[in-house]
Amino acid sequence: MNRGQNEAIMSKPSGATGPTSNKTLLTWVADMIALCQPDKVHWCDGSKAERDMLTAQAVREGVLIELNQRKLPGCYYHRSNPNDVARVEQSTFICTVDQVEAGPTNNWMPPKEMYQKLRGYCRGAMKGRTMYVLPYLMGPPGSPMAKVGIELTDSIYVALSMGIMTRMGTIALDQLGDSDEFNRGLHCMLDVNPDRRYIAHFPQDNTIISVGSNYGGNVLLGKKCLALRIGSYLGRQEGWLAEHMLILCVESPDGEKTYVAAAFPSACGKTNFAMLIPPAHFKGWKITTIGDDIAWMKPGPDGRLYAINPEAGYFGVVPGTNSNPNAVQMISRDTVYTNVALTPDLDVWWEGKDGPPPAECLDWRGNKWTPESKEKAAHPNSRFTTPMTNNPVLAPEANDPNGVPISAIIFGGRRGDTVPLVFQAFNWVHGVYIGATMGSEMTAAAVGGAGQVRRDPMAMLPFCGYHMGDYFRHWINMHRLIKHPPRIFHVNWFRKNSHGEFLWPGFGENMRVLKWIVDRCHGRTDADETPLGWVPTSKSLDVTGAPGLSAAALEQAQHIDHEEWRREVIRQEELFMKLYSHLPKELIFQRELLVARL
Ligand code: OXD
Ligand code: MN
Repeated sequence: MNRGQNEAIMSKPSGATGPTSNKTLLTWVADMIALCQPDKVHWCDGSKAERDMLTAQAVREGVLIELNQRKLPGCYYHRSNPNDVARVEQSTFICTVDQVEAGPTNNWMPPKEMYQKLRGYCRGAMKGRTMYVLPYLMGPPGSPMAKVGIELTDSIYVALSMGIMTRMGTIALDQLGDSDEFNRGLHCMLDVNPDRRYIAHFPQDNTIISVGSNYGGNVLLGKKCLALRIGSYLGRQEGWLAEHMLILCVESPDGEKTYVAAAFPSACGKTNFAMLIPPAHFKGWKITTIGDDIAWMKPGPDGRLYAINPEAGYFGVVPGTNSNPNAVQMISRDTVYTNVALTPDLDVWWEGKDGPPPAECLDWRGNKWTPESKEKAAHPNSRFTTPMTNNPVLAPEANDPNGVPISAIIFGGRRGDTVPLVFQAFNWVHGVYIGATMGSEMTAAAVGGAGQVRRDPMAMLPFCGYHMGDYFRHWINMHRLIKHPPRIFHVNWFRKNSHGEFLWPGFGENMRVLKWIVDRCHGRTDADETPLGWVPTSKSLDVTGAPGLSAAALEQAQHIDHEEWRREVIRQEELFMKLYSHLPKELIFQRELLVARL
C-alpha cells in the first residue's frame, strides 16, 4: 500500500467515508464513530503491506514482542491482562426480546436494557484511540453459505488476529456489495476490567457488542459470537446447522475420500485430531484438514449434508501441541503466541514442550520463572493464532465454496470413566440423543470449574444462541431435509484405569477408531449391538502394533458397566429437567429405550 492510500484509510473520523459505497454500512459505522469517538478510523483492506504496518505499530506500542526471527520467522508474542485469559461464560449474554427464546442455558437480558448499558460503556470509549473497521468473510469466497461481518474494534491485537482467523478486508466488502445483510460487531476494550466485561449477542438484530476483554474467544467476533451463537440462530431460521465441529478428510491409499465432522468441547484435542498423523501401520492413509473448530452444514441438492469451515485460521491451545509434528510445523512461522513463556533468546516455551525446560524464562505474566517455580510458566489456555495455510495437511477443499459432503458426525467428551472408546448410534434420532446428553470434564478454555463433569450438548453449551431444547428440535427436524444423513458416533479418548492412567494411547492412534468409523459409513465392517449402540467386534477395530495397548486395556476402554450407565442416565436428567418445556419428546423416548436396554 502506498502512503497516499494509507492516509486515506487512516482518516480523521468523518462519518460516512470508507472504501465502500454501501450506504447501510457507512451509516452504521458513522453512528458507531459518533458513539465511541475515536481519534482515528482505519478501514482494514487485509493486504500484506497493511499487516506489516500494523505489526510494526503493535511492536512499537508494546502489544506484541517480536520473537526470534531465525527460529520463528514471522512470529510474535502477546501477553494478555492476567484477568483476561479465557472465555467468560458468566459474562456472555443472549439478548432476545423474549427470555424464553434464549432458554435456560444462556444468560439473558432484554435487548433494550443491554443496549443502553453497553452504549453507556462505549460512549467516548475510543477517545485517543484508533477504531479499526474490519470487514470479514466467514466461509470461502463466493460460497452461498458464507456470511459477512464487520467488526469495529479499538484493539490492534484483534485487528491482526482477525486478519489471520478470517478472510478479512476488501474481499469481504466485495462479497457484501450493497447488501445490508451483515453482522454488526462492536468491540471496546475499555480498561479490561472483569466488572465491565460483557459479550452480548442480539440475534434478532444480527449484532454483537463485546466490551472489557481482549481474549480471543470473547473478542474475535467472527469465531464464537458470529460463527456459533448468531450462526446457530440464523441456521435454525434458514435450515442449516452451525456447529462446534472440526472437519477432516480421510483419504484411503486408493484415493477414496470420506469427510467427517467431530464435536468435542473446548480444549479436548479438536485441532490435533483434525491434522492427525496415521500410525505407520496405516501406510498410504492420509488425513487432511478442512476445519479445526467450526462447521456450517447445510443439505445439498444431492440429499447429503455439506459442510464448510467458516474460518481461515486456527486459534488453538498451545500445551499439548508438540504431540503432533504437523501442528509443530504449522506454528513455527507467521504465528501470534499468547500467554506462553518467553525465553531469554526470544523463543517460546510451555510445559510439555519437547526438550528440557529453560534454566530461566519469563512466565505468561512476565515474571521470572525457573524450573523450581511452583506456578506454571505457560498458562494452560495459552494460545496460538495461525493461518490455516500454514497447516501442512490443509485440504484443498477448505476453499471449496460448495463445502464437503459429510459421511460421519462424531461426538466426544473428556470422560475419565463410564463412557466407552467408541460406539455408533442406531439412527439419526438416537444420534441426536447421544449428542444432546454428552458430558465432559471442563477445561481451562473457560473460566472456572476445570475438571468437573458437566453436560455439554453437542459441545455447544456455551455457544448455542437460542433455547437448547429448540436446538435439539432443529437437529431432529434437519433429518427430513437430508436424504442421506451422516452416520453418528460417540468417542472418548480419555477413559482411565484405577491408577488414573489413560487406557487408550490417543493422538495418532485415534486413526484406528476413525478407520472403523469410515468403514462403518461405507458398510464394510462389523459391529456388535450393545445397549449404547453399535461397537466394534473384537476383529473389526485394527489395533495391530498399537503402542502399549494390551488386550485387557482395550477391553476396559470399551467396557459398558450397566450400573455406571444407570447413574449416568440419572445425571443426564438434570439438563433434561431444565429444558423440559421445550424438550423434543423423541429424546425422552430415546432415554426410556436406553433405560430399558440397560
Ligand atoms: C475455542 C474454544 O477457543 O472452544 O475454540 O474455547
Ligand atoms: Mn472451540
